[in-house]
Amino acid sequence: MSESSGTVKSFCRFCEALCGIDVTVEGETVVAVRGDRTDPLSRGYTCPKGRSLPNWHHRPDRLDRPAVRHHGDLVETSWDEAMGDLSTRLLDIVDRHGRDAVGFYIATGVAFDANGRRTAERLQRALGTKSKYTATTIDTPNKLLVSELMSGFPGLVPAPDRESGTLFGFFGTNPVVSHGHLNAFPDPIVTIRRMVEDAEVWVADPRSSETAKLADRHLMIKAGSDFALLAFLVRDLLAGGADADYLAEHAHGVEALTQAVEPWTAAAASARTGLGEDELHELADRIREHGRISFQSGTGVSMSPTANIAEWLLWCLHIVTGSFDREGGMWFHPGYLKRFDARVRPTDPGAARPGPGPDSRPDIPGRWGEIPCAAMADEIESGNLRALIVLGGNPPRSFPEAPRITRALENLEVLAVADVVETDTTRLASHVLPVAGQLERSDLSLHLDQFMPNVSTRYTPAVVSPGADRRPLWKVMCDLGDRMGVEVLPRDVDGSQATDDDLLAPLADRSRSSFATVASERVHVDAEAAFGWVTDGVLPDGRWRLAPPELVAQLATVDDPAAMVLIPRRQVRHLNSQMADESVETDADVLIHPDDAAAIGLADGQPVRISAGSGTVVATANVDHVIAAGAVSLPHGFLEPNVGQLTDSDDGVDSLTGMPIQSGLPVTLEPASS
Ligand SMILES: Nc1nc2c(c(=O)[nH]1)N[C@H]1C(S)=C(S)[C@@H](COP(=O)(O)OP(=O)(O)OC[C@H]3O[C@@H](n4cnc5c(=O)[nH]c(N)nc54)[C@H](O)[C@@H]3O)O[C@H]1N2
Ligand SMILES: Nc1nc2c(c(=O)[nH]1)N[C@H]1C(S)=C(S)[C@@H](COP(=O)(O)OP(=O)(O)OC[C@H]3O[C@@H](n4cnc5c(=O)[nH]c(N)nc54)[C@H](O)[C@@H]3O)O[C@H]1N2
Ligand code: SF4
Ligand SMILES: [Mo]
Repeated sequence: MSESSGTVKSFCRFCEALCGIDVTVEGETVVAVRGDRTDPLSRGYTCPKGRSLPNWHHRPDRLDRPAVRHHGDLVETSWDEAMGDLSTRLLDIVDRHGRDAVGFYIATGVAFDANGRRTAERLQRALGTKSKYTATTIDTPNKLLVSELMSGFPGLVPAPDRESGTLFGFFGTNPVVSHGHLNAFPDPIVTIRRMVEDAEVWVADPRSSETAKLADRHLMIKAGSDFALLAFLVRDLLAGGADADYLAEHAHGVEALTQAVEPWTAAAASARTGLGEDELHELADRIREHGRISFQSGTGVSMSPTANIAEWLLWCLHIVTGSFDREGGMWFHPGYLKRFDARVRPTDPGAARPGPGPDSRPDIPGRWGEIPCAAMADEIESGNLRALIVLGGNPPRSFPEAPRITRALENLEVLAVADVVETDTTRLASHVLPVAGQLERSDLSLHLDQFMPNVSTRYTPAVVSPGADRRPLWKVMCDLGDRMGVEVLPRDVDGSQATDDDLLAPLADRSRSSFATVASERVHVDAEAAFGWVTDGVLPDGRWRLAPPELVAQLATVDDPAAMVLIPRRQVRHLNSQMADESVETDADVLIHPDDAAAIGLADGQPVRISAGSGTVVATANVDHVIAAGAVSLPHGFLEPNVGQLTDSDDGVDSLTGMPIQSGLPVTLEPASS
């Protein structure tokens, strides 16, 4: 921690890229942030969000003091009073309605707070409530599902072999702007240019995205149809060019998979994807020539109604070409601190079953110890959920059916919100808990290591002390646990005396090196990739399950495409709901193909009304050929227009994961003036 002026090496914790930064401070004032040129991963790169950290840190709407709602108004108070009141009310709710009536939403903001997230999960488990929600179920549950059904372990994260891969593919991900979806891309433009120079890069996207513009080839695919392209590729490779030796040794279910993809001829895939049969055959030929592939997917796919089958067929394509867990293809990230390679044991994928789900929504399963976010409004409305602790999340701008979830949150007996700034959610809270922001705590990249481009971890000291009356989240979680009579910290740690580092050190000491090494080096790289541990140590009898019946059934019954759908996109200067209101991109315009605009008599720059089952929004039309006909693209995270007014938590929620449709959502358009 710095007492005077100087520069502190840290890492940015806004997004998964975790860029290394040099932070200039004068006393407790954060003056400037620059990319750290000595950083082995980000090499001096930062984006505008990272460089805005000084302003962000000193924002006028930072939360400074705890507050409790009295007679309708939030009133600032002491920590002791706020925590006393909160714990008394939570204990009373548990008494009257049972443990599950108290829920947690452990969201994106705390994924970047190692101690905060860890203690929150320990508190949730210690309280014994099943009402745990995380942002995973509005982001990527398809990836966990496919991993579990095909390998037995839900946590496999395939990572492209950037060293020796020769054919890279991006399906529904735009790392140039997002910096990656579960595969971090610090310095994305340089990284992708290098891939294009040394190898070959294909992008499938219904929009000519910033990544597509850099790629060798762009497939302007119809939204929600990636599964059809992939089914064709799997079918074509199985017919000739598959790695037969690999399949014989490492796969179950080749025959069932062959049958499942049988209908997806070039003609059928072409009709569904809008791509030419020549384009489909060309990609299949390129795959045969390269032999192995490194293809990854993102939210364009994972939020779509065909998310599960697209991800499954993407995995099948890697397995059919012998590309998984082998050089030149994809490796699986073993995690630096979590060490999946040392901990995970083979489990029969056939035994993968949903866990306890939401009582109010028997149609939505619980999995991996959590309840899908899409069920939260029902759980509150039915009285099952009466208190909610929100940690680093903003449901009114991130959940489906924004107006309904907002009303539901208002009706809770207790809504305790730990955040760093005022948000739509803190404004509804009964208890506001101002916690230390990213520059005010020391940290390890505990929950993010497995998304890094190599096997590495990062440590940062606190750059400045927690300002005003803010506390690290972990202290708040421990205090709440103490007051509710449950242990949050391991027995040998004294929470009243411990520092951030005291909690972090054992995590690093149990990992691939030691806390001393990680803390002194700041970025510790253990290896560039890790091959073989999944085949040898995770897959039961060393074999993938190629044809999980649940997924085969979803492919066989896939719905016809809608005429017009809404798709998401990320923008450079804001991050989900963060920095949205003050972003220069508050334009949040809607991209529409000229033919679609002409069909409804809409001109560029005019307001357009977008309607879906659950509501409407009005946005400004940006009529442009960058988007394929049949889709409109609108970013989320804004108050106006809030895409959450269109998404639905009842209809169209995936029956296997509870994921609401946020990409490929059927909509209708009309000029707003009409
Ligand atoms: N600047 C910035 N960075 C962010 C975020 C942010 O809000 N702003 N959010 C962070 C978070 S939480 C996440 S999860 C990641 C997400 O990271 P990504 O998944 O990379 O998200 P996007 O950048 O929106 O890229 C999705 C792409 O999919 C395309 N697409 C839409 N529908 C389809 C489809 O059906 N098929 C195909 N093939 N493509 C489709 C869209 O046009 C878009 O180009 O980004 C993270 N990084
Ligand atoms: N329609 C539609 N909906 C979507 C998406 C979409 O593309 N379209 N994207 C989905 C995706 S991928 C995601 S990940 C979710 C995101 O959903 P959420 O996680 O609910 O929303 P965020 O806007 O990321 O909220 C992050 C919060 O964390 C706070 N925060 C920042 N730093 C800290 C910190 O150090 N500690 C604490 N305690 N809080 C902090 C921020 O101020 C902010 O309020 O939204 C999903 N919803
Ligand atoms: S890409 Fe931007 S927001 Fe993400 S870690 Fe780097 S500087 Fe931070
Ligand atoms: Mo996300």
